[in-house]
Amino acid sequence: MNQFKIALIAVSLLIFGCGNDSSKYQTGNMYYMATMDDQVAWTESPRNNIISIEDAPSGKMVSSISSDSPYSSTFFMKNSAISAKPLSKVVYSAMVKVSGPEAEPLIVIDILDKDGKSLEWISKGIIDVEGSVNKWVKLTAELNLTENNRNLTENSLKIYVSNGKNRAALVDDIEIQFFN
Ligand SMILES: [Ca+2]
Repeated sequence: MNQFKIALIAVSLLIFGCGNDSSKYQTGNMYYMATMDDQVAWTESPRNNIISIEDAPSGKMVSSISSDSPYSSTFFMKNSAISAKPLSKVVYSAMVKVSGPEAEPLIVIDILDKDGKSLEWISKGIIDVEGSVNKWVKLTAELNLTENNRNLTENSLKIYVSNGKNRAALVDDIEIQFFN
């Protein structure tokens, strides 16, 4: 009987866990996520700056970016491909960890015109870099896309994390949610 109860609890936890996971991936709802693990699993030649570590926020793969290889995986889509309706806002975030205060991970959104020319480049870094050394922190930003013609259907958006410093920064779980 006890074993039966334990089995029931285990099954309930399993169902609960799966429910949580699937609700995180709002497919078809203008939601995108890069876990770095997917890129290793689905790409024959994953980016050379994707490495395996013990304490990754998801799975075991993260991006390690520094001056030699300063960009994380990059979201790049045309506005009209993201949604047929005008976009009003984007909320985007990434988990980042610096190995020293000299690192400077920036979460970046780049708005490009139909010819690929950059119209606006907006970045946000860690406020307290010294206090964040060797800790995973979430860099979150949002942008109103109704201003400055950002949401023209012919424009494209790039979202990524960069670090131009010699000191490495780790990046995982880039999440992007668009709103109409
Ligand atoms: Ca990961």
